[in-house]
Amino acid sequence: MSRIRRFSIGNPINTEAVVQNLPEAKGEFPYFTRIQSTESSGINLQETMEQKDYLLYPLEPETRIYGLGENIRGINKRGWIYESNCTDDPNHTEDRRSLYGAHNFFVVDGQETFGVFLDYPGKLTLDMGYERMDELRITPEDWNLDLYILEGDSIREIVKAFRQLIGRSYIPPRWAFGFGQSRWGYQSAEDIREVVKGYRDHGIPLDSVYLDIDYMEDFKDFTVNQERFPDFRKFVEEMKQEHIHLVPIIDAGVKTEQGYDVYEEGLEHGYFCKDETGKEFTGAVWPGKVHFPDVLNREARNWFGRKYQFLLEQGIEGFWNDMNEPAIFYSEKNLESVMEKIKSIESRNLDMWETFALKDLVNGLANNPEDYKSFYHDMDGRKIRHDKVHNLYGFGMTRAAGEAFEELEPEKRILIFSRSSYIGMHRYGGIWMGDNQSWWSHLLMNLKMLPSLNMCGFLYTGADLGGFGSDVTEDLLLRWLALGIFTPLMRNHAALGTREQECYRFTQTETFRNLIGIRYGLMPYLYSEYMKAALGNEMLFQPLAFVYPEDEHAKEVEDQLLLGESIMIAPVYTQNAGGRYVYLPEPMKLVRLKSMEQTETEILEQGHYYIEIPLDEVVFFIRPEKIVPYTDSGQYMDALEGQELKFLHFVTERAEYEWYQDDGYGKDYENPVHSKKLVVEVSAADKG
Ligand code: MIG
Repeated sequence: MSRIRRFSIGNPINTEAVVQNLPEAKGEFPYFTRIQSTESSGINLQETMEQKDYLLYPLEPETRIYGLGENIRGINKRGWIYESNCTDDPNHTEDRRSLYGAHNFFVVDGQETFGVFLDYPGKLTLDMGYERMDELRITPEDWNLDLYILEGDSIREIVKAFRQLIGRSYIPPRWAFGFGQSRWGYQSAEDIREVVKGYRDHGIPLDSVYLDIDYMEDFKDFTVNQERFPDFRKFVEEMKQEHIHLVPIIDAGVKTEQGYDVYEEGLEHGYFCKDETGKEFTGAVWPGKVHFPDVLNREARNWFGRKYQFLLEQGIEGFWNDMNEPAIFYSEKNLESVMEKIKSIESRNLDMWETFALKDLVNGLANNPEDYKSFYHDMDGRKIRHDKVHNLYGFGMTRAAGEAFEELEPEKRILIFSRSSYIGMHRYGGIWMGDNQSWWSHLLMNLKMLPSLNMCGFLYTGADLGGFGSDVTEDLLLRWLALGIFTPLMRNHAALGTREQECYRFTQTETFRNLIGIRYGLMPYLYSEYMKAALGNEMLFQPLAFVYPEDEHAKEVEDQLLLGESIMIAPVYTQNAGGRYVYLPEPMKLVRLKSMEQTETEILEQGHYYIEIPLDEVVFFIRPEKIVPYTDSGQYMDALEGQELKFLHFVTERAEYEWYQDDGYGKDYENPVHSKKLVVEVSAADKG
């Protein structure tokens, strides 16, 4: 049994994160105490006394905290301070407090176990034992929020109740489970053809190629550069013949340029965010000066969403939404004032402090908090300052697309995923984990983020495999792909200027072929588990702690995950390692794959093991009485069609598996024809 109570504090903004309208709970909220504190703020000399109330929950030494979606650090989030404040920050190091998303849901698991969701779209500080190791403190910028308290018999049940509260997760078309190649810097149709050829020539499976900002004309949304993509529609078709989907990027900022239809229309109808005087707010991103569509306004959102039609009409079936925190390189107003200040010191002999101040001044141009306080949204006729709803922008942009797709392509699933997000956006699209680096630590971070994101409804997700920034090495890419074959979004993406990272550029092409081939072979299981998780409000990736709550060892495991009902994964994430330690909370069957056609298995008892995992092998574990349906591999998703279904399993007598299968495009998800019961029976002779 589970129950959810909503406590309304002040005058909350309706974020539309939830889909259930719960009546306001009566009385005081449980677990937390509101502490009134007067603190001195800042470390500067002009300290101001500030009233900063917070919600306090005392932490026992054994209490664990799970959740918070896209964030740095552990699966157990305890021992750090996080801020929900969507930020374009490519340094995902341990000392950060925010990434691109704001996912204010977590579960406290100690002597009491309960879930907490803070539906609050402004900046929120979540101190999980930082200020004091024995205190959890929640501090919003102002006291207008909905506090949800969730209770249930297990963590899993609490999460499920939460997922029901926020509504069904986004379901992409099935081709979007295929492998995708991306790179910032593919300039032309020729560049894309070369990538596809590279993959096909080496027999490495591939389903999509991503178009980064270079496909546009001067970085203008919903345009295609004519010189570099002479006949785009034809090119999209040509790629389809090769079973390749092109996935263009869309940025949040709309270039201000006379004659550019998106700009002109937005201006004419007043669809852009405005400053306090009512004039369009001007920031700068890739195209130079831009306006930001007011995606929190229904009409403007509708308008912006319909712009995607320009690309849908040319055969495009998938998109990624970028820079929607929104990232601002500088604002027109702030740049002016910074320039003034620089001019005023132009011929001065700067001392050290002045030099630092100058640097700060210039660095402070990007994503400046003051800029976020200087423009407004029109939400149902209410004028709301951006910083109060900052964390909703990426949600609004992706919702714009998602709502438009429902109208423009009612029968067909369209791929969409976003960089910035808020809970609620998970109904409209997926997310990728943003600008990571080609670091081994980021491979592990990729793994840790998966269950936290699943808790918050984000199922269609993945990291830039191989790492976005910095130069990758062949072994890092191989190891990262060995995790990536299990994540719904499986995309290799790299930044401009970094080492070329397409799989065929390295020496062990056969290993890449086999490894990615395993992804395709396991598709019957992976797709099925995704669909069941989405339709049943379950997590796809679970920490061991959720599945074996009585097992003290399992609770500590931060580098293995359960994937769906049948398997546990434990990828290698250290360089030069020939294997790794793995903990088995129960007997499991080890499956070792060199390719889908070369498998070895071994039954292991519960316990700790050192498992050898060479660079050219994938290892996973099947739970007792569980089944993994698979097929032979293929070069692309369409090639899997009609292949014979086979089984990997750890069945001693008889077990069943619910296999979900559909055409990968339609939306009649709930239709029972998609579910088949598979049975594996082992005869006494087989057991031999
Ligand atoms: O400021 O479009 O996260 O995936 O390649 C960089 C260029 C803008 C950030 C995205 C990244 C993308 C890049 N974009």
